Amino acid sequence: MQTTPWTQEEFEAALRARMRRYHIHHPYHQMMANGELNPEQIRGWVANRFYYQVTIPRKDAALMANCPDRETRRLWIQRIVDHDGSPDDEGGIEAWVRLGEACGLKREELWSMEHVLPGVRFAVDAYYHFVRGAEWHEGVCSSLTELFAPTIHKQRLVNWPSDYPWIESSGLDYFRNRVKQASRDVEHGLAVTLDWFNTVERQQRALEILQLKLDILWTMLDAMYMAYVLDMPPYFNEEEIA
Ligand code: AHQ
Repeated sequence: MQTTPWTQEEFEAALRARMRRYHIHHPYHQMMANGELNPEQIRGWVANRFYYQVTIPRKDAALMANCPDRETRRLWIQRIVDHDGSPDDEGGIEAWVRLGEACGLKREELWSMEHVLPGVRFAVDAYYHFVRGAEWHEGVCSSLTELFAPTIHKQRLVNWPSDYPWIESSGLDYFRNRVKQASRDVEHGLAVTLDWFNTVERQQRALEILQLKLDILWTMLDAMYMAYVLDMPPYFNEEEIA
């Protein structure tokens, strides 16, 4: 039981210890990393994660709206540009559409959100609404699962070309770009978090917030596992019900 505030090093170590619960360890990602997903399971993941990707800049804009600190906004706005793009950069959302096309999904199919599972939608919406209603430091803290994100993007860049040779290499541009963007983002997010969460109550709250986001990421994959691995999407047994 924590009785005195952790030093910044101790606090960072406590945050990083949550790596054990990161969704890289979810069975869906373990199957992905072992090359065990079939094309339909890859397409399901790409189409469902698209809803997360298009929600991220809205989440970041909601955080900006809650943040009176100009210095923070000057840095945070880059996250929106990274996803929405700019006149000379297509942005991450467009790169994700190209990932989808490389996996055999149509652009319109992704944007229709027709494949988004209820569980994925609820988890992603929970993230957006949490940040929209949170004090901005708490919103910043919720992005810190990206402490662990470079590892998972690098894992895909290493494994997919040999495990999923049917996916055109240019489709992996999103992961290539995200490795450096995530590292840059998390450096800022961590500095803000280590600085602000400096009492026992705040540090415990930070771990609670990180756990919420870990739950969000894990739950998205639970919904995909039911639907695409166990072949039990919502209402799969509807016909048998009298
Ligand atoms: O592609 C991802 C991304 O743009 C973001 C933004 C960030 C946030 O603000 O919460 N988190 C995040 C993540 C992305 N990719 C996930 C993945 O597994 O590909 C990891 C995820 C994260 O760790 O939060």
